[in-house]
Amino acid sequence: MRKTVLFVTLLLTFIGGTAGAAHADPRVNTFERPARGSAYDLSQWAQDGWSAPWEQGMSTRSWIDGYNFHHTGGQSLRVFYPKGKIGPADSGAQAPLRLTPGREYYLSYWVRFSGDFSWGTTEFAGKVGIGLAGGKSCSGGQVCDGYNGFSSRMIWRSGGKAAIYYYHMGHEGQFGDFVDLKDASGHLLYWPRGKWVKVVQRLKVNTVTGSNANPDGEIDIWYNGVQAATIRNLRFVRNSDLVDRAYFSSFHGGDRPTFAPTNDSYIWYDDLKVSTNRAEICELASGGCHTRTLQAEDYSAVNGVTTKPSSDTGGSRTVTGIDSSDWIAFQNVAIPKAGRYLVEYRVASPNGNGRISLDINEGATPLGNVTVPNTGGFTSYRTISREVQLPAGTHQFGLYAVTGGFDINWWKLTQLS
Ligand SMILES: [Ca+2]
Ligand SMILES: [Ca+2]
Repeated sequence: MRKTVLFVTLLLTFIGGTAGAAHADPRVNTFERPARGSAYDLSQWAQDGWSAPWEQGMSTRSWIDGYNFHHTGGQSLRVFYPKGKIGPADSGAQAPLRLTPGREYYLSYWVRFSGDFSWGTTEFAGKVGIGLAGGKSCSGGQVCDGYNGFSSRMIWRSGGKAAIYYYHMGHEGQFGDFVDLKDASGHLLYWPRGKWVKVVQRLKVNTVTGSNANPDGEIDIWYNGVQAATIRNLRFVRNSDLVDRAYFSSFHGGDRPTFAPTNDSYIWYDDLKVSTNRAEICELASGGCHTRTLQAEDYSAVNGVTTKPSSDTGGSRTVTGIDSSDWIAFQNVAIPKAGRYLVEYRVASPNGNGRISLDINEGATPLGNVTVPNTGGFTSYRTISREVQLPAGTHQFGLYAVTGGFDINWWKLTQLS
């Protein structure tokens, strides 16, 4: 099952630095907070609780997309892979995002390749999204001796073939080993163009006895919730290094221009999550992450509003005539598991100062406010969102207009952890 990378000398950057002060895990990034249309540089990452000692391409080739594609909410992170360019200095983006060191980590994200994404010119390989690494993050053609860390990242190969590419002690050739992803029937898996796919990686660092690396390190990959690679008996370290970074590392190449894309290409990322606890990665739960869309006009109780045909896509009617202090309520909304949720509101407004307050059980549990921006008018809809902590149970939700002057087509709850 294990193969050596012979077909390509993947261009890698040494991941130096030490793991500094880290934030508590689990952590989620929905890319909903930053202003849309802006670069997502390290100061923006830090505002969302993710820190890194350096980056490549984040300040120049990343963009908060609030216009085209998103998995949740109204925004995602778009990374640019320019035509004719290879390597992380000129293609894609990199940043080693610090984690609280842990022996075992789960990392999850959603990824969407552009509809005409180019896999390369005459040679085809590149890195996708976020991996896991630790210590000095052995990579870039290094020998991993047990004292210089390890790394494990996703790649694409010819035709968009999906694989996991990893550096451990005793990798077979000069470069890391890779394993192609396969579905339950043993068929090769390919990164799709123009479609969201969810990826989860689990990495467990081997135990160490004295300075002997016991062969009990493990990597697992799930593709759209189905196990797609199982790698066992790995030795990563002889020292006390643990998983200490979520390594954002994505670019074309390969060390030759033949790996460059033949047209400008993009990858969108959304709902990045890390946890040491599998139960907090709802992407791996049976049925995935709980989500429910509620049409605003399907309220169970109401004060002061009316409805009209919707000019938006999705949802035949919209709630309108919302003045300050008006509200709509929804009975019997089941939340199967306590946790962090994203609440989305599909709104239209010619005013910039609308304000929606969400609560459970007639205000017994307030869930905070969100501002409704000027979306360009009552026929121009936009999704706004807020993260909330919800208790399990069947609740009555209330949407209260602290300040009115907007229409709402639907609202939605999506489990994040
Ligand atoms: Ca999002
Ligand atoms: Ca509706």
